Amino acid sequence: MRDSNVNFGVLHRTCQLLVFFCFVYISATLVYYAKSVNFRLAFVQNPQSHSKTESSKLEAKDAGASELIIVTLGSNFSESSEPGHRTLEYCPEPSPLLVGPLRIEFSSPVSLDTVRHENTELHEGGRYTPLDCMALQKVAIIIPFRNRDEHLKFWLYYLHPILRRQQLDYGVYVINQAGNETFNRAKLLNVGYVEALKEYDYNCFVFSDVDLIPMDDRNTYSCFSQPRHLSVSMDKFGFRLPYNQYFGGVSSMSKEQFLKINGFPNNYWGWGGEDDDIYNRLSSKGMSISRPSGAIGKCRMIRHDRDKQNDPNPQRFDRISHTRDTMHKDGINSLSYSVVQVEKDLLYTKITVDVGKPTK
Ligand code: UDH
Ligand code: MN
Repeated sequence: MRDSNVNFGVLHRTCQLLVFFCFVYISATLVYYAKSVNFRLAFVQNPQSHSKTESSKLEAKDAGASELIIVTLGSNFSESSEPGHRTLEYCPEPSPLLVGPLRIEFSSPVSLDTVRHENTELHEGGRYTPLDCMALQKVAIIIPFRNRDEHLKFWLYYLHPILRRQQLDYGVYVINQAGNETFNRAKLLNVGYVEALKEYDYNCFVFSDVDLIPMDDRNTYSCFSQPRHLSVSMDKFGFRLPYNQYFGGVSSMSKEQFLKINGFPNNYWGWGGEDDDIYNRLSSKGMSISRPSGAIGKCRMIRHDRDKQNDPNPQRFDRISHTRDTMHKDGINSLSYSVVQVEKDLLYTKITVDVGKPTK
């Protein structure tokens, strides 16, 4: 009889302890949940709050090369003192949404409507901003363009989901050369820089050919402590760099880096040389090129013939040899063009521009 009393007492106390722990656990869970709901509501009520309070120093790791990047932004970051006015946390680096290697192929054409339906998170003009964290960089993606609609569809189809997974605050600008004069890739890129900045306070610029698609989403389309070359192993070059100084295809530069070299040359008409001129500008200003690894930097170019009005420029070798003398007067400070039309699609902003023609 005494034994069973003792056993009952122990059991009773154990049960009390168990009930107590359950209570503590449930209370803690409820408090945590209430906090997170409050936090989300605060952001929904102030969706632009993050643009008003930005970090003066934005640091993020270069996933490929483990270098530290610092991009200087506008005002100082501070936790807002207004009640109920919370700021979002920065997006983690690297983005947890990345999946790594991607299958990229161009055998069946895609329709723009399909691409629009698959990218309903976008805002008009090809704009996207992550909702549950504050993007580390504001990236304008500039595409030099004329008469490559089939390529643009593939680019939009593949790139939008990749860029969203990279958690960038970005906009896509297709700079379309009006008329039938000789093509001028670098001048169109300069125009893209100026026009994008008229719309938003971008601090990073990615310059991408319309026919190049990354094969790994860890190849982040953002800016680094040095100008970045992103298309480092292209299928058309046997997945390797054609030469060490190669800066063609896809590259990125912060606003500061771009302005340091006076932007890009305006007088390379026709195919070739402008990318080497840009390389010369960078190295003459003491900058070096940052790149992802060959594996992460793999990309495919959609096969195509040479375009009309984009024959190899015979002047390119002579011009490249004089970059250091000409770069201060030819660039963003001497850019002149006129906007013919601005078209806002869900997937992109297309700006048609008259960039003139070569002076004989
Ligand atoms: N681009 C256009 N339209 C043009 C010319 C160029 O949109 O008429 C743009 C486009 O973004 C393109 C970029 O400029 O991706 C670079 O031009 P490109 O793709 O013609 O350059 P690439 O280095 O060399 O690919 C072209 C040589 C083609 C030789 C084909 C031999 N099989
Ligand atoms: Mn090409």
